[in-house]
Amino acid sequence: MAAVKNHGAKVILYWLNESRSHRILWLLEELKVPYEVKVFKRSKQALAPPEMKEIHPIGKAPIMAITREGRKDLVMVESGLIIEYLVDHWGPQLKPRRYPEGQEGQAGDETESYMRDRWFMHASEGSLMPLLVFKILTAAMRSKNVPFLVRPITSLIAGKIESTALHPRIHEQLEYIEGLAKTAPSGGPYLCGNSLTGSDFMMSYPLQGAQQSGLITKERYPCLSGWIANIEALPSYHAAVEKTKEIDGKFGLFPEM
Ligand SMILES: N[C@@H](CCC(=O)N[C@@H](CS)C(=O)NCC(=O)O)C(=O)O
Repeated sequence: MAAVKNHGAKVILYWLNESRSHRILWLLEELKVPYEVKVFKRSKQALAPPEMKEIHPIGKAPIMAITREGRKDLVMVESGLIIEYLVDHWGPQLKPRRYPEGQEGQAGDETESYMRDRWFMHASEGSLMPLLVFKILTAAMRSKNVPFLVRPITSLIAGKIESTALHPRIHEQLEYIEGLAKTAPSGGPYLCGNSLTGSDFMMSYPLQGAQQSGLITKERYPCLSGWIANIEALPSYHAAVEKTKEIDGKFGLFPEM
């Protein structure tokens, strides 16, 4: 494998308040990678401003760029890609070992930590977040922004969608993830074992969101609640919270609807 080189490379994080940008900021703090933040603000409807599309056509946060003198910026979107890129270049210690010694390259011999990390890295945005975005929409159907007279009806519909379709599907996922947290290799305390991996960063946003919306409680999900408390106690997490307050004037992961 070619040696990783970071000479002269600078990281720019294009930041949107109360967004998935936070998990990238936390990772940058954990890896102690110097970075610059360029700040964008959500609109009243909580959307990303159109100027973000000038950075990348997708125009959603997070966006990260790698700049080097004399080179065209390398601009990327998707939290999973950004986390993998940062881990590849600056955080090899966050990659679980792929094979047990002597079994390198053999299909089926991958370590449990490695396979869990791969799953979490995909499931965060692929399975859990789509359901939680739906949950944001049902919450919005109850919000003060809905005209007073129709709110009882939209609230009733939201409640029905949640109880019959949405919450059972979310809990199906959370129960599986609780089981994984309970049986983490080497007894945890992180999702893939006794040290942090990209998965902890990737899963922080949906799991903290599920906790904030009352879906994760200590009683129902003791291991996930414990994991959230553990990551929130890390010095790098504290540093990211302080940095967020500096950028946004307050700390928040999710916009109010
Ligand atoms: N799967 C993408 C999701 C990106 C995304 O939807 N970001 C939200 C912020 S958390 C956003 O930019 N929302 C504003 C909008 O949709 O206009 C990722 O993980 O990066």
